[in-house]
Amino acid sequence: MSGKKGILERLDEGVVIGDGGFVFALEKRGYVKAGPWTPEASVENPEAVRQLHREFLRAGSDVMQAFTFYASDDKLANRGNYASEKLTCAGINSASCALAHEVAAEGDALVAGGISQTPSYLSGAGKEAVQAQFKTQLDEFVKNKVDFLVCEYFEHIEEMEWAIEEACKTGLPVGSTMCIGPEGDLHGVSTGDCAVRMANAGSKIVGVHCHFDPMTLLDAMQLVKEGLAKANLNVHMMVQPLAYLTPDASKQGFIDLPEFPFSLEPRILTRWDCHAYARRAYDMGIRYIGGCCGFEPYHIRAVAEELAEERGKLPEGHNKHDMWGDGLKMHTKPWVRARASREYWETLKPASGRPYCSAYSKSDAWGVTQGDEILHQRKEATEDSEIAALQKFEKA
Ligand code: CBH
Ligand code: ZN
Repeated sequence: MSGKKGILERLDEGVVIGDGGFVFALEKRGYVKAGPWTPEASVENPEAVRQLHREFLRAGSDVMQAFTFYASDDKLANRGNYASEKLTCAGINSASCALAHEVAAEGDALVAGGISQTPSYLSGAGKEAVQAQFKTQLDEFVKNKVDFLVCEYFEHIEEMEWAIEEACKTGLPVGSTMCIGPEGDLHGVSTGDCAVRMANAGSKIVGVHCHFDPMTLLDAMQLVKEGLAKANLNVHMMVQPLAYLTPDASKQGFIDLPEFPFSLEPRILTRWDCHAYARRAYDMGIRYIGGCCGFEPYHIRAVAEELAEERGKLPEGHNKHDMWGDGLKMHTKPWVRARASREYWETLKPASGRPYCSAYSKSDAWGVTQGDEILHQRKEATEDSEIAALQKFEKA
C-alpha cells in the first residue's frame, strides 16, 4: 500500500468528507436503472462512473467509494435483472475498484469497498447463505486492495451484524451505517441499540445514512451518540444523509414517500442547507460526514467549504465558487449584486414555484418487512398481473 494515511488515523486527526449518491446521480444521467439500482455501469459505461468520482474528488471528498452498491450476485439476479449472468458480482466489483483507485490517485483520497442488504436476507435465508453473498464481494475488495470497507444500507440490525462479522474477517477497518432514522430498525430495535450492536460486532465507525434528510438523521445520530456513550464504546461516528427534505417521512424514510423515486426534485437541499448540516454534524462530534441519494458534487463542495477551517484547505472545485455568493459582485444587474452576502443566502426561504402542491405528503406505510411473505424475493421478472394485485393491496 502507498504512504497514505488510513481512515482511522484520519478520523482521529480530523474530519473526513465522504462522497454523495452514486445510484441516484447516475440514474439521472442515464447510466443506472431505477428499481434494481445495480452498478453495472462500472463495466458498461466506465467513463460515467470515473467522471462522477472525479467531480466528488474535486468537490472535497476524501473517500472514493467504489461503485459496488447492490452488487451481490443474488441482487444482480433479482426479479429479471440480467446483470448477474452477463457481468457477475466479481466482474462488477473489480471494475468498480479499478475506477475508484484511478481517481483516488489523482488526489489524496482513500478507496472504500461497500456491501449492502441482500434479497437473500429479505427472503428469510439464514446467516450462512447471506454471508456467502457478502464473501464474494469482500474477496474482490481484498484482491483489489481497497483501504477500508463500508457496510451500508441495512435496515435490520441482524443482517448488519452478519455483514460486519464477515467484513472484519478481511482485517480491514470497517465503517457501518444503517438506513434507519430515530425510530430504529425495521424489527423494532432502537437506534441507540443498533449503534451499540454495530460497534460490538467490530465496526470502528458507526452511524446512519440514506432514507432521511440531514436534520432527521442528525436526530438519529444523537441517539447513536448517547447509546455509544452509555455502553462506553469509543468508536468514530459517521453520517451520510439524503439531499432530500423528508419531514413527512415515516419509519422507512423516503422509500415510503409517494414521490419516491421519480418526483423528489422539489425536496432537494440547497447548498446552504448543506452548510448548516455540516456544521451541526461537526459540532456533534461526527467526523465522517458525507451524503447519500440526491447528494451531488456541489452539495459535497458546500460541506467542504463549511469545514474549510477545520480541514485547513478548500476543495479544488471552490475555484469557481466564491463562498456565500461573492462572485455575484461581478453580476451585471445591481439587484443581483445586492445578493452577494452570507446573510442573504443563509436566511432566504426559497420558494418552490408549485402553486397547488402541499409541503407534506402522506407516506405509504404498508408495515411489512423481513419475515413477511410479501417481502420474498425471486429471480423471475414481476408479471403485470402481480402489479395489478399490488395496486389493489395498496388501496385495501
Ligand atoms: O449509490 C450510492 O451512493 C450508495 N453508496 C448508496 C445507495 S443508498 C440506496 C438507494 C436504493 C434504494 C432502493 O432499493 O430503492
Ligand atoms: Zn441512499
